[in-house]
Amino acid sequence: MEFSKEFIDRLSTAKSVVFFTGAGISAESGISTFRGKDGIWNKLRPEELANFNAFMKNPNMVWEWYQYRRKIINESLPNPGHYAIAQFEKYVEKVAVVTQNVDNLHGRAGSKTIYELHGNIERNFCIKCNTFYNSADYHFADEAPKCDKCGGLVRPDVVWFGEMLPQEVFAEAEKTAEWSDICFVVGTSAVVYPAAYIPINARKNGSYIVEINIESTELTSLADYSIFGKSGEILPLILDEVKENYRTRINPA
Ligand code: BV8
Ligand code: ZN
Repeated sequence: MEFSKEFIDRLSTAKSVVFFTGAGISAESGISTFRGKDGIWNKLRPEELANFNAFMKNPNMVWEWYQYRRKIINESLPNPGHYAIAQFEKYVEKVAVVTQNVDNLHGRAGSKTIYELHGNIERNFCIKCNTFYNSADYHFADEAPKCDKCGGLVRPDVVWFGEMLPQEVFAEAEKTAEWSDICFVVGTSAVVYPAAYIPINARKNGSYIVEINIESTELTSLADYSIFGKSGEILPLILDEVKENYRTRINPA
């Protein structure tokens, strides 16, 4: 694959790179996306299950959906896209991942600086006393569990529609993206806010926006450069460019 000269030039001088990721980066790990042409939740809108009212109305149904997703995530492995991002840290001064995903695959691939905007499916907490529970503790729970301490309902530690994002995490992520030289937008439909403000504000602040997606999105018209293809195939090729540049810098002869 041939990348544009402008992109390669930007890549060779970038000191700070941010990866803003969505469900598409985990698609090649076997985890379904929410939207887009292959999204299996096209019939079941995530907005209808991922919200507090749905949980209060039918905790077992929402819990069952999360247990189903956890099972798939537990059986999945990071793919070459996650690993390529983690490898960037060896060659670029400052690298951060800002993810909307709750699947922890960036962490499992070895990325160190990760801002999880929408929480992490591996954790739960009690809606009454806020006690945290590890999802592994509820491996076999078919129904929404009750808190050991107070009997309150235990829910996944993810951000549902209508809920605030973790404010400190969001602020740090926004700042990092705004100061980045390149902001890669990978595998996201970029329709969920306030997360989608991250690349928008990064661009306003002068970051070079590179989108990687199998199809065009809400963000395509704003991106400086769009690469259409699977992230698990494109990201390793970009990493190769970075490695090559690093090698010639260290050893110019
Ligand atoms: C809030 C966690 C306020 C749980 C999720 C402004 C304008 C309009 C609406 C709003 C607005 N501000 C707020 C809203 C409302 C709402 C919102 O954005 N609604 C949208 C849908 C209209 N936002 C909220 O409610 C947020 N909270 O605003 O709070 C507030 C203020 C004060 C006080 C109290 C409250 C909270 C939103 C959080 C929702 N949580 N998930 C869980 O996972 O169960 S959302 C869900 O969508 C996902 O989990 C994910 O995190 C998020 C984004 O989806 P994507 O990751 O982009 O995935 P998607 O499937 O859409 O796209 C996949 C892409 O990958 C596609 O483009 C596809 O082409 C591509 N792809 C596929 N395969 C590949 C690929 N690309 C590359 N390679 C491949 N192989
Ligand atoms: Zn409790």
